[in-house]
Amino acid sequence: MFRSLRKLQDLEPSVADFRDEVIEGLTSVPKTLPCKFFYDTEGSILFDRICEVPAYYLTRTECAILARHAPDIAEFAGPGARLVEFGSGAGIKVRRLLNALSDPSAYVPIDISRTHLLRAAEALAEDFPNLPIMPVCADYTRSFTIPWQQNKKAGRLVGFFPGSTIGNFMPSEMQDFFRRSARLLGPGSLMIVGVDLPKDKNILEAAYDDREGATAAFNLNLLRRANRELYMNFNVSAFKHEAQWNAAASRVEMYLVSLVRQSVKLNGYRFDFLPGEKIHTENSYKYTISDFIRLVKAAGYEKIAAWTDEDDLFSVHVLRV
Ligand code: AVI
Repeated sequence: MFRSLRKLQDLEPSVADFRDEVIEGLTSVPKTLPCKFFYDTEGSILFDRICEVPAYYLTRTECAILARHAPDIAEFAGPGARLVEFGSGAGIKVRRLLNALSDPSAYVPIDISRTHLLRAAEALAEDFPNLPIMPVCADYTRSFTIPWQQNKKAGRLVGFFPGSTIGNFMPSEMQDFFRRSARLLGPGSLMIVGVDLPKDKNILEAAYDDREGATAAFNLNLLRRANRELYMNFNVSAFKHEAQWNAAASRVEMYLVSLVRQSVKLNGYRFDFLPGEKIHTENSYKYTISDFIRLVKAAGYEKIAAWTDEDDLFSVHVLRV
């Protein structure tokens, strides 16, 4: 139907992966659940809602930085750039880059949520009918390859990892991601990364516990997903969302807190919760520019440029392999 949309490379994690990680997380002390499982179709829609709430400053601030510096990025990238986006989601931010780049020759959106990825790729194919779009459904914390096709226009490879999603990795996992992406993209390629900056506790906690309840719904959807896909019996209304700034670790921590004593089952397992007991569901690390550069240098990248907004809320970096 869409001439420019290529066949999906489907490496979506299986339900068995989800089950194994839920068992591992709920038998750990303290209990955890991995944040990458937030993003099923419902979770991806809820995340798009978070991006619109006033307290969640990250999206609009990053978009403004990208809009201001799109011409600089286009100059660094050169003609015929091939753009590879990690965690492409709704594919909003990339439009700005694609419009600014000089004759981009391919776009590879990578996302863990297949339905969301395909919807976004179709919408993009409609608006960019001459741009080959090669969607990959994958967990980008694992290794994979991109099946490039012959393309005479092919220019520099440019990775794009917006939204401060790197903050959802532990610092050592973040470095692993950069090492793997450097291998995937190859020497001379660029990486454009959005990184949220440390700031006042009240601003951070409001961003991760908005008045509209968007983040609470997003966090609780993890339990709903486990009920839907693994036939678990979480009583979702017996848990509440919590977000806390941990200044010593420079990260916002998200939890689901059990309101009562309760038990939940999965296959032969039973997970018991005391009142007040927490499941740790996400970390969102905030890096100063110098700390971030130090970590990515050790992972094989060099700094080309870094920009922030006037209020120093967020940063966008251009790195080179
Ligand atoms: C995707 N990621 C960068 C978001 C963040 O800010 O850490 C996920 C999120 N969690 C709660 N709100 C948004």
